Amino acid sequence: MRCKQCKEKAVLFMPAHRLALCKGHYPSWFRKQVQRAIDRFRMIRPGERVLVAVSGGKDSGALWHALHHLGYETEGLYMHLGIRIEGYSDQSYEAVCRLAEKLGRPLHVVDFQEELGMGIDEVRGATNRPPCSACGLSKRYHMNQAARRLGFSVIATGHNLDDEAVTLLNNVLAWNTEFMVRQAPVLPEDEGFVRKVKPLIFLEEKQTTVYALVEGVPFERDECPFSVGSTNLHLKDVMYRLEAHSPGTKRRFVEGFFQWRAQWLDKALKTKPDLRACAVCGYPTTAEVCAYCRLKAQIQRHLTIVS
Ligand code: Q46
Ligand code: ZN
Ligand code: ZN
Repeated sequence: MRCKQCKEKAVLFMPAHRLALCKGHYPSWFRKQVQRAIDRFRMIRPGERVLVAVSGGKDSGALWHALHHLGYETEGLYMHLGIRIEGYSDQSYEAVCRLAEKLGRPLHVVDFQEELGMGIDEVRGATNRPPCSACGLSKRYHMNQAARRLGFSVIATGHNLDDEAVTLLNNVLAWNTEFMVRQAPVLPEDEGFVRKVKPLIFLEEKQTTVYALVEGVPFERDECPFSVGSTNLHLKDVMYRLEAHSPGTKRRFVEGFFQWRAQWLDKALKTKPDLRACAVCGYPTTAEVCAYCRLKAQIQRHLTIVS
């Protein structure tokens, strides 16, 4: 396959776009898609500093690299989850440090071992809670709190089109409408919550991988050990087959949802629950004490019993 622009050997053919590009022309096309999503959904305001949540994986790495090269003033935020299985967290951290160095940008770190008193791989033993549920809750919490502490008004995450399509399919299969309301390219700022944006929303996983490889973005190739065998991986496979059969399916699915969602969002927002400040840490919550503080208290009780 040859590049559409210069006839050199293509690094990637994108059936949904009917487009093949070489390694010289691909990165600028990719960044243009990122910029397009930012403009279309008004994700970032002019001159706004952006905190990029980086996990050490290819998507968030590609995102930080692309935003930096698009001229945004970025800083990285890494959550050290303390997952020791196969040295996962340490290796991811190393990849993120190399990227921060390559870009010459500051990196902030939240250490779960320090914050929670244990790594995510120990949480089930202490609380009976599945690791991904404790992990997701704690990541959302610390992402918001770190952004506020560091004076950022926007956080960018590396969710790509595949993630979005799989999450949507999962939510549709369970008719989880509450989660669907919160699934959007932009989650606007709200009492105590910083705006969250997904500039890779219309880029496929394959496209972010090729970008990371072509641009020499350091990333950890191994997935989190807890993602193995998850429902999401099965759904990813289903999506992959649908896409192979009919290119553009993922995009139509997600794009159509966003359009539909925009129509009934007003209604959904009217029934928004009343938020108040957590009695322990001040985080916005519907209960007296937020879910993160309850998780932390459970871990503390466990640690007191075993010590
Ligand atoms: S939630 Fe679960 Fe991920 Fe946390 S424990 Fe790993 S797989 S990292 S997105
Ligand atoms: Zn070319
Ligand atoms: Zn709290």
